[in-house]
Amino acid sequence: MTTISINSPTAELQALDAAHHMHPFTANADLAKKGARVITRAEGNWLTDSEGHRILDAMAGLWCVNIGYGRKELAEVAARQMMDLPYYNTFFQTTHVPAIQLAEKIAQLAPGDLNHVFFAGSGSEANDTNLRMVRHYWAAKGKPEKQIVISRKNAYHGSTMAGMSLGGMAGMHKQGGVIQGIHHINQPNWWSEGGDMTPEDFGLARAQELEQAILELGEDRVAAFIGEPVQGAGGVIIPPETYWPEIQRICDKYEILLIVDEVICGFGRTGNWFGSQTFNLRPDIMTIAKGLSSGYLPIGGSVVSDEVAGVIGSAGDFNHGYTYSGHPVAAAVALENLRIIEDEGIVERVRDDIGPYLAQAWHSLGDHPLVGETKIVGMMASLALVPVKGSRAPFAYDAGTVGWRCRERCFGNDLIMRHVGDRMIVSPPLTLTHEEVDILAARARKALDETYEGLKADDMLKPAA
Ligand code: PXG
Repeated sequence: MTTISINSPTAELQALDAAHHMHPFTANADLAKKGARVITRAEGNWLTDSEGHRILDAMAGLWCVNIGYGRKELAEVAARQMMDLPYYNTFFQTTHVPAIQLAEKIAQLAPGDLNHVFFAGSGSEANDTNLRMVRHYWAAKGKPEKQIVISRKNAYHGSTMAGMSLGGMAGMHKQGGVIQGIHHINQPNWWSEGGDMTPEDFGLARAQELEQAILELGEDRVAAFIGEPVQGAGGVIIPPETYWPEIQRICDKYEILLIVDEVICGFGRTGNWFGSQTFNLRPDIMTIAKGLSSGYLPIGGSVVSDEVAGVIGSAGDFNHGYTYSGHPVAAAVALENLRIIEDEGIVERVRDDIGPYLAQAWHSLGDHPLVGETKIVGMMASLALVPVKGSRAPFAYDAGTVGWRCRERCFGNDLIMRHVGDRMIVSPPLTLTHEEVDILAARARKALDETYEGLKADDMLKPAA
């Protein structure tokens, strides 16, 4: 094995990476030519790369490092737990203290009667659990024909077979086939798809697609609806205010279970512990991961209502589980992460202080000639890039052509801000300081300026015909 360290030359690390490491969601042959950016350290809300750049991480890793990097408490808890009990399973009538404590804590934080947790290793796995659980639930209630789950186009629910099939990403569905019995309705993305409707009318119309789908498929065949409170990977799509109340009404009316995917929105991101509270939802099941451990160790789960857990629990063995369900070290770290969020008032901070401060900074970008709209809830925000200020017309190029240019300018200015199509998105650690918000906004504006100049120089400020 080659001896390397974070002090090895970047080119050597990149060459070795390209030789053996297959990256997710990446054209690896292209990346091999360019070389991956090597991240070596992180502290607070900042990354360091192998070239010595200090980069402001306005994506909190991959929407997960809610409490920021370098929290010693988590490392210490992990070390202690590894010495006490590094692993044991929870399959054969055994349990352990970290899983017991974490499940109790999640039940306490979760809204309504969501009092039961089925642990997984990730958000994808948890959504696999959810698909099996809702189908099994209805079968156990004597309605085995209730099997279909309704989701949305442009939703993201993970990358396993069930996660990907539940999600609505066309590019993923094309690779490897999809699980049957999942039906996709349109997303509540007013900016791109709202036409001449008001956002309120559009939100209502898109929610009512759920009712139409239930009526077409048959109420007796639909098991559940799944949705992210705010679509994250889909571009931080914050639905019109009319959308979620109507979805809740329809789920109640037709006895459809509501699965709220809180993988991104959970644990403070929207200014409450869960997005379900921000949008006044009554889920039957919530998917959790990411911010549950602030990404320090992989852990996810399904938070399940008294009713669903009761039925599943009384129907014999639920033949499902993962080697790492409730992994003691991951559970102990998640518990410590939740303690930090609670003790440091991080959720309240998002709601009352840093969220509003980021909102002000984010909306100030709205005067830029390239920015069509700015949207934010809590600490997740997006802006639409447009060729013509004052119009919602997209660029004359494939979606993402301009967004990619802007993302490159963000990287060039040591800011991690992502693009989804031609929307720019941020989802920073919830521990961001006021000063760091100012830096984020200044670097974003500089990146927008440079993108704009580049587009002008290349004569690309053209709307689609
Ligand atoms: N649900 C939601 C809402 C997510 O955002 C998952 C489930 C799956 O979680 P795991 O832990 O299995 O990855 C996610 C994950 C992106 C991106 O490009 C987003 C996610 C994952 C990878 C990339 O924005 N979200």
